[in-house]
Amino acid sequence: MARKVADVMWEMLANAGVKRCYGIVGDALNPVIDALRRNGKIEFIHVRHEEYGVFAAVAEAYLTGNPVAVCGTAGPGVTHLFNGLMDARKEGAAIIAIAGDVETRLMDTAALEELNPYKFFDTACLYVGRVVNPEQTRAVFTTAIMTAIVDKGPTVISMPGDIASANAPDDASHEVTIPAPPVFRPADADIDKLAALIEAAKKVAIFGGDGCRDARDEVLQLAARLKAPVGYSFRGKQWLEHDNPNAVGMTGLLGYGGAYKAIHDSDLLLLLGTDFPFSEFLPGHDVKKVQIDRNPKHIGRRTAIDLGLVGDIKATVTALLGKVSDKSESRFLEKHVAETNSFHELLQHYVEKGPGIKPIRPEFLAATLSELAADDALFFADTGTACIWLARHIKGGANRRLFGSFSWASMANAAPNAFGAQLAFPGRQTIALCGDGGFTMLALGDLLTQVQRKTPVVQIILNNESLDFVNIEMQEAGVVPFGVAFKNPNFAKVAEAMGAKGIRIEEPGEVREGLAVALAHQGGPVVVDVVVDPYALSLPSHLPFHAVKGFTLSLAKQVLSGKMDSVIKTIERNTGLV
Ligand SMILES: Cc1ncc(C[n+]2csc(CCOP(=O)(O)OP(=O)(O)O)c2C)c(N)n1
Ligand SMILES: [Mg+2]
Repeated sequence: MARKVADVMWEMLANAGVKRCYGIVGDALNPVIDALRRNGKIEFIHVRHEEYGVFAAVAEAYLTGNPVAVCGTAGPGVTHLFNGLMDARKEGAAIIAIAGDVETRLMDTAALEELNPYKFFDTACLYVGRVVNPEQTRAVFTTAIMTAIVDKGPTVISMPGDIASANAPDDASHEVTIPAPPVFRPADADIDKLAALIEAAKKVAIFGGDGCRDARDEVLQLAARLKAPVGYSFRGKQWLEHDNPNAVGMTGLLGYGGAYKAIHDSDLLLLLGTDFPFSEFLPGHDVKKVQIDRNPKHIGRRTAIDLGLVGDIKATVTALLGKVSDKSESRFLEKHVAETNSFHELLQHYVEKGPGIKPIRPEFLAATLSELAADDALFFADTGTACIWLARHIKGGANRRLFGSFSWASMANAAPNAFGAQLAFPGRQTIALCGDGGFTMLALGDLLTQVQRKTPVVQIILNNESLDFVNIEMQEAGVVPFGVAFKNPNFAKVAEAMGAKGIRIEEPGEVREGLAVALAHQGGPVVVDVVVDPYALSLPSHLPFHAVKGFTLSLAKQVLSGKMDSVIKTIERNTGLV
């Protein structure tokens, strides 16, 4: 039988390192999926919602560095991919989406399920190729694969059913060559300018992001030599915090430790591989700022900078290390490390008191989880308060990973992220800290996928019957919380009815045992339904004035609108924070 266009596509994807394709079959995709079955090298993961499949793929691609395929079919199935592809774009995950398309004879006729892929994917994807002629095979597939891998983001192959099942050109090649990551660093003249700024500065601070992923050793070496405190974004935390005597925590709304003060108190701040979006938490003109990033679009867009260098952090810092001398004055570093240590003590308040507080404090839950989980566990957090507890109470480590929708900030990412990670790293603990809003938004339906595949994912639901993060946001903005409360079933019973293991925890005294049982569970998914305190507030280490004003105003408005009860609970349940 002559090779079809879809056969060539899967063979090229397999040669590029794709091991799985997540999605839902049907319509235009039928000949594509038939070719996947014939090919046999790529596992098809049938999910119940396409978006769940993309979040799973994003975690797999981010954590393994391999490209991952997803698919959805003509129109509605394709639109379900979108939010996940935005996430892939923001988190830098190599995803190749196979989008079923209407037959070529129907294009531009408003046919059933027709969607213009160029218009639709424009915002999310780095490349969209619509295959309307088999002769495009090599060019479109190669571009989609190379762009996704090298530029680390999503690309789309829009595939009409008639083209998928058409004969491929006789000379169509399967081969794909994938270059090893290139070494990319600024010119020597720029490195000299940076070295001169460092030589002239007395107090240097470092703030790092995900761009430090491959450069931990170099950044720590630089920090040790410059006696520089090291703060980090959420995405930088896992690379720069653990086993680092210069670590001073995070700044921003989730901030803790001495990071905010250290970067404001420095006279030179090195922003390394970070596109940290909260400009109000970065210093102004009194601090000189240097930014280094491989993506030129990141340079100078969050804050005004004095020097911008384009290059990888590893290569740039390696070149820099040979050009700077050691600093001997360590008081600046010691001050901010001491501040970080005292903030950690404050953070322990609800952890230590946790066993005696009902409803359960999320700080106590997260800290106990961190203590019980394996040294190489993979943690995922839903956007919501789960991120706060992950940032503050889950300890990283050389082999632990922390991941979420940190840059796109979509709800409902954690359970699918953990599912994708479990498929990529079978046997490793994959733990999702889910919001109850997030879990019921997307994860519940695909719990069936985990059950069917017997995938041992640990899902821990923060059952607060609230969109709590938004509840806090609204109070910060000075308004009365509205539209944030809802009712939940007993998720443990729901999970059991679906064939998963369900554990319900209402008593603080049951937290340790319940988590231990969940982490030890083999052979399928677990849902741990933890009834937590919906009034648990987390305040950043630096509270901007507008937030203080907002809280005061919101509490006053709540009193005036007859919600005295919730005001008292908010104050009463958070006295340990003040
Ligand atoms: C898809 C999506 N919808 C809405 C939002 C806005 N949002 C951010 S956090 C949040 C609340 C999350 O609630 P839940 O999952 O219950 O977590 P909690 O904060 O209560 O722990 C909302 C609505 C979002 N980020 N993504
Ligand atoms: Mg909630």
